[in-house]
Amino acid sequence: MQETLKKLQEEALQKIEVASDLKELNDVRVAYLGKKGPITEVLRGMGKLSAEERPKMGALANEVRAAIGGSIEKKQAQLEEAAVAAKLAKEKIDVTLPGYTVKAGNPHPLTKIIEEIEDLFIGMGYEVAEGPEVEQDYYNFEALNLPKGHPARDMQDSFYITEETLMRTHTSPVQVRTMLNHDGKGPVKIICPGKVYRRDNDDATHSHQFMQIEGLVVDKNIAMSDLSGTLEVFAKKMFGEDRMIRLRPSFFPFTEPSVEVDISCKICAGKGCNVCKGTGYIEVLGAGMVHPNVLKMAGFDPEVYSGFAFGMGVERIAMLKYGIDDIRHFYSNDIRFLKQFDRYEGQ
Ligand code: 2NM
Repeated sequence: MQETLKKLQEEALQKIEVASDLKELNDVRVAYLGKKGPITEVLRGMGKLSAEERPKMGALANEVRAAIGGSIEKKQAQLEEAAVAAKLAKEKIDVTLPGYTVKAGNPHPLTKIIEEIEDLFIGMGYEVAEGPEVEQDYYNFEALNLPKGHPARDMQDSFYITEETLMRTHTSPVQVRTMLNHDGKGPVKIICPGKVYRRDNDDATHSHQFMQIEGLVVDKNIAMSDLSGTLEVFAKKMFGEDRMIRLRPSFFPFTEPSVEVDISCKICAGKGCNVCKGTGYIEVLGAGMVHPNVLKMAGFDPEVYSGFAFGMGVERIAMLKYGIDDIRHFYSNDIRFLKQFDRYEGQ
């Protein structure tokens, strides 16, 4: 019996030694120390032993049990440690590897132009003013010296919602609202960027919805020279220090006198080419001295106050600055177009 026990111990220790994972080790435990295992079997046979031998065998059986148990525990700790080490090695992260680039979007070219123009005028002391896109007929037309029946406010040209409300056709109503908030006192010095709407058929140069920026200065002693000086600074900062401007007489109901403002052509430097159609100049905006009727309706005394105003289409500015040939590019959301304005991928 003694020998059987010793043999069992040897056998078990060897199996423990070669066990390569926790499952195999557990199989050895069940096989040798379990209720149906050989040691239990041996102990069951102790009844046949003499009273003298029984305690000795009992002690030996317990020793063998303890030896196997102890060895299993030791091996289990080893295997667990090895398993953790293997998992760590497998899941090792190289923190020095470069990360994945998360592609962020970039500002729309029109947003870039608007912000550039805003910064330029803020630098000259202007504030940015905004207002509703759904506007009352009064602010959009009436208060701008365009009474009902005026040929320039043809119903066919605007998106009317009711008789008295429409999608604004320019950002001038924002300027009217701002002037009214000044209680007849200057100075007013604002630019108004935003979406405007006109009932047009879309083509390369027309869009039924586009962006406008208008400027307005109202104070005592504002003269035409203030307007031309301001627009000259604008032209040079926006298109290059060597640009010149040219004013041509024009007509707008809300200004008197009114002018069209041209900027000397960058391509031919005023000599004449096909971009400027041989004239040396490109038309970029409209402007003028605010009409006395407009000042009066906005609460200013035209005998005391005067002002200048100007308006431009942002798409046109962007098309000239970046050499874009079709206004629809701004609204088609073609990623190949938009990417060219990414500060990381394009200009
Ligand atoms: C233009 C051209 C000329 C203009 C006038 C006003 C206001 F509200 F002060 F009367 N805002 N904008 C104006 C003048 C706009 O756009 C081509």
